[in-house]
Amino acid sequence: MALTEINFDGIVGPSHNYAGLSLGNIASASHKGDPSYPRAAALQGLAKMRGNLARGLAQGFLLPLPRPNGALLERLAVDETADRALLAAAWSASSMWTANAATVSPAPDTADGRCHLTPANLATMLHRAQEWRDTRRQLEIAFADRAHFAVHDAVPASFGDEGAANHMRFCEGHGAPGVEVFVYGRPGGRFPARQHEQASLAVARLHRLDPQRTVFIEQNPEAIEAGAFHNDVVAVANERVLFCHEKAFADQAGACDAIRRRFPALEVVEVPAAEVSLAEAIRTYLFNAQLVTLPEGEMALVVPEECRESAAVWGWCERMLAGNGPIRQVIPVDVRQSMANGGGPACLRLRVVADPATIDPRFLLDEARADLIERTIAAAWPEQIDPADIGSATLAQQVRAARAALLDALDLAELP
Ligand code: SUG
Repeated sequence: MALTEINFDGIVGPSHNYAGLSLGNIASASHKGDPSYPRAAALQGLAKMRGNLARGLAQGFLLPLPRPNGALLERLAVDETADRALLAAAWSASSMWTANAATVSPAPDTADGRCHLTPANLATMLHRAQEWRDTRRQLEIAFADRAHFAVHDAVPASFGDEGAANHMRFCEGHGAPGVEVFVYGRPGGRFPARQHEQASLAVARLHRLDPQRTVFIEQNPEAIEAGAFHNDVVAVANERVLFCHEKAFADQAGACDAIRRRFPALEVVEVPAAEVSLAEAIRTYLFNAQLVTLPEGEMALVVPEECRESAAVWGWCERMLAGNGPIRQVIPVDVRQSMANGGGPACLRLRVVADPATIDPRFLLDEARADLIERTIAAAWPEQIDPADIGSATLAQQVRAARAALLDALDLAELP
């Protein structure tokens, strides 16, 4: 069986908009009320997927969830007197950030030799807490083969769980047994700590991970305070490499030691605050990158375009490439529409290590499906959404029809 890393990107939904819903997410707050461009956003995401496909990487996708969510509007009795943020929550296209869809433990790490997936409850934010049941249903279809996959319920909402964005895996190669690292935050700061330690512990138990190959570390409160609302805003891992900011973890040296005790081959590529401040790292999303192993064997870092525009960040990247480190390429991509809501290249993808032959092929990207998706987006996604449009019956109809057209085109009309 050929275990491969497959990145499942979230297709940006037709209701993509900037409602400023995520406290502690600086991009979301600062773009609140801007017009959004759902068609351009979805095409940017698709171009990123095509780029990775062209590099020889396996690529999958997840479909946007149904919006506006009528059931949520009803449960909150949203009418014209209600806070517009409640209305906007039911319209959010936030399921595009599939790094928050679930936590995934590949088969070589689990006691029953199956790949386990737990949808994240995303309990901290109303607009995200509505995602997990529909996400679970989608995962159950994509990963329906029970001999190879186990899809769980989310952990109870008392313990916020934000999924793979707070999870890293170290291994000699994706198909080899890994050491899984869970990063949680402690509450009490200015911004919410969205990943609860108890949620991380529960996911590790649900996935039947070996405690000898599992590590729990605390995120640096200073990083959360600076806008790193998920660990993947300040750190990313691939195989034996941890690429992180100097201020990613509460006890940076202790965290690296703890990982190294379980995984002695660990190589840490750490960016000093003196070279790239926490604020600049968060503004450019240098760490919200896809750190991938190319078919030729070398590692590449797929970063947002914003990194190239920052003298400090790009200077650091150039010095890093000139050295002899494990990351041999830095590839900027334009995902600006998603970035303006705090979602970089890494937020847009969920990594699954599995044999592609065991996955429902309707969720796997090839050139033909990419063309089909592109044509549907170009024809059906709204070009622009202004904040005042949220709530409009005409737009609701257009958004629903656009999603239905995509589901139809991909033969996935059975999705909720
Ligand atoms: O949950 N933004 C998302 C961004 C998620 C990024 N994911 C990772 N770092 N893995 C969030 O904060 C903004 C929506 C708005 O304001 O309209 C939003 O939900």
